[in-house]
Amino acid sequence: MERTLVLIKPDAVKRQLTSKILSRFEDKGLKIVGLKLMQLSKEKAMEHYAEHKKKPFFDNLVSFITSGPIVAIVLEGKDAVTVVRTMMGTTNPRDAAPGTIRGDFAMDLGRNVIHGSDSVYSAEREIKIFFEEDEVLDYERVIDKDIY
Ligand code: RTP
Ligand code: MG
Repeated sequence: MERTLVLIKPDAVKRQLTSKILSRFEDKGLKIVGLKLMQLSKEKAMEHYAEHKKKPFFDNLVSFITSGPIVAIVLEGKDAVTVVRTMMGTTNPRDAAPGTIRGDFAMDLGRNVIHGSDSVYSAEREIKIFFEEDEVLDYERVIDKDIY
């Protein structure tokens, strides 16, 4: 099974969208194997977004993602990385299709409510930034047989 890292960003936590966003993933059939509310340090934010270090929006991105609590989630399922990216919608929420999380809940590129790993490689790297090994739990859902 594939795993991916999702962050519910500070804008969405403050707007009390956490349960709505989590519900979408649970309803889809993805399994929550890691979950926590946390305040990200500047250092961890810079590590998480290292690929954007040289971009002009990097400083704003780091200050936004550290501006309040986030919810970090590890989701597990077949093709979890791609499934989550599809459910999130495009980076600019004004272009994002209705029915996607960004399409339904956001209007601004810098306040696009959610992060999802963009590859299996990124997911493995990012999960380690946010979760200790013993914070990602393996368990069996009652409904597994009804999904796959
Ligand atoms: P994320 O990493 O947050 O899941 O978003 P993403 O993959 O869809 O987009 P990415 O290219 O990784 O960009 C990371 C975040 O930076 C902000 N951004 N600002 N031109 C700009 O001002 C600009 N481009 C990107 C967005 O908030 C994006 O989520
Ligand atoms: Mg990205």
